[in-house]
Amino acid sequence: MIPRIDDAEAAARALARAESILVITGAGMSAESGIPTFRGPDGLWEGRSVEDVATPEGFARDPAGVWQWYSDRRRNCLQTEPHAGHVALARLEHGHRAPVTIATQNIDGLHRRAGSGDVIELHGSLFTTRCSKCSHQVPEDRAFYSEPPTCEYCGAPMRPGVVWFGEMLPADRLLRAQALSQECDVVLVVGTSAVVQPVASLPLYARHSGATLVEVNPQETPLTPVCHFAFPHAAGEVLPQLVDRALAMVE
Ligand code: BJW
Ligand code: ZN
Repeated sequence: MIPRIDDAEAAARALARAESILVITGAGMSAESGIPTFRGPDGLWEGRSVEDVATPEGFARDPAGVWQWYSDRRRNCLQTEPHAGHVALARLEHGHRAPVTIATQNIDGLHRRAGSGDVIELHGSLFTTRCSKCSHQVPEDRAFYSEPPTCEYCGAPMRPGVVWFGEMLPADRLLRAQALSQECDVVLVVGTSAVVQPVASLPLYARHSGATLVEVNPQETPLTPVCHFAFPHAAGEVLPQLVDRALAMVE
């Protein structure tokens, strides 16, 4: 299938008519807020081994180094603001009669800061901290430490509350996103390279269940050929216009 490129009128009509909308976002969603993506030139992983920082083994080898990397990203995130694309998605949720849920791979908290209420953080959050050994968790932690703090219950190093490679996604959140992908009418996929599982499969489940897929990404991804609509531009450029058009058609 060849997606219809830049057909904002038809994509907006699909959004306006939908009874349920799922938005799936990745690092590109936050790029215009100044948060680097992972893959590609200038990405966070350029010249850095993923295994060193984004696996439980990497943390076990060098807890202080990995902690410092996340601490720097947490500081950087708190200095950024949501952009017009994040705000547009919040407007879609609050202005549409249908439920709009964001299933995000991002750990930066920008969707909630932009006003979105129904956000599923599939890869965790930079602002939660949990024990690397027991189940102790500190919610909404905005402090900075140069070394990982130790767990007050078991003394093990605390770690960022994010999902690393080889780890399961939080089951309740993944199950909800999977169910929504099979029930929704439209999936809007924004700013993800669509290579990391299991999130990369969610749009495919939706497609299989008859949903319309709309992709917003300046680069082609493995998902592009199965999308109905593709907007090969930046999220902050496309989403405000698409949402304005869709909300103007909502009855
Ligand atoms: C713009 C833009 C603009 C730029 N506007 N767009 C073999 C086959 C299949 C699966 C596996 C396999 N071997 C292992 C696996 C499983 C593995 C996996 O998928 N690996 C693949 C890479 C092969 N997955 C896992 O391990 C997951 N767990 C799991 O599956 O458990 C069961 C299991 C375990 C073990 C074996 C098998 C099963 C867990 C995945 C956790 C991912 N964690 C990370 C780090 C989180 C913490 C942190 O932030 O540090 O999550 S990895 C990293 O990638 C991060 C992201 O959320 C994730 C996805 O990246 P994303 O968001 O797509 O970003 P980019 O940079 O890739 O793309 C950005 C896009 O934006 C680009 O397309 C740009 O063009 C675009 N863009 N500017 C719009 N302005
Ligand atoms: Zn503990």
